[in-house]
Amino acid sequence: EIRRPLIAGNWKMCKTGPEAVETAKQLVALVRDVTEVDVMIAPPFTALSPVYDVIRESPVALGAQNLFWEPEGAYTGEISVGMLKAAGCRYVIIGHSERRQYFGETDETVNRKIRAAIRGQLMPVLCVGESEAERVSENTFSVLDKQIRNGLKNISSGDLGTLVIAYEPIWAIGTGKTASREQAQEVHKFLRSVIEKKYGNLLAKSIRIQYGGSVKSNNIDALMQMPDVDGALVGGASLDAESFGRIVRFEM
Ligand code: G2H
Repeated sequence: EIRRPLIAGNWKMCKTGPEAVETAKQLVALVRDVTEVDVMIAPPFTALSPVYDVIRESPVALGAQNLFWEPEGAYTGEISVGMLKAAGCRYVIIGHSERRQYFGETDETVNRKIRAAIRGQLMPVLCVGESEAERVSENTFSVLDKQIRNGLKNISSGDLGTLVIAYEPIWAIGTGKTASREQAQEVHKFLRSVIEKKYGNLLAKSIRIQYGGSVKSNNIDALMQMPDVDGALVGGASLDAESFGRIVRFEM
């Protein structure tokens, strides 16, 4: 298989600097010898630099949970790509449903952020997902198609080599309701076909599509068995090093 799995922890608005450092230290000890899987953690901004000091020589890479697309200037409260890179980030999560829901992010702002990440050579993790109402009304595919097409507008396939897509059905986030592995596979396959139509077979085959939404150590194995599931974006279960370490060591 050409796609290297990516298991990522999204710590959301959890952990102070010292708390994050403690968890990161424990995680490094647990995954020190992992070679077949890419591992990433995305702590809050205030913990990025101290966590980087702990993980820099380990298999764990650093990610941010958001960015602003301008390089610098009068944008109170925002963080640029350059700042993230200087703090040690290699990845950035963009367009998480919580940001769309609570902070007014749209496909247009997501697109600007994706382009800024690519310009600055940060690897973007583009989050997409349908709500419960959209799934019930059988609009899942059209919603996702639109999120992908608008999120990636005006970006050429040559610039998408490092893009990761995270499929996170909103109804499964933090609810304990995971999509079944068949539901995940069906959507991942569809997302890959959207990429294929727009950018061709080569990118479609190599792009990594993660599943997110109540991933735990007891459902990761089943999800990873599906052919189009290339990893996981883990929230709640990534806060504890032991449980996240077990997820990183999934068995297929
Ligand atoms: C989805 C996920 C991580 P959780 O938001 O991005 O969180 O695993 O807690 O559902």
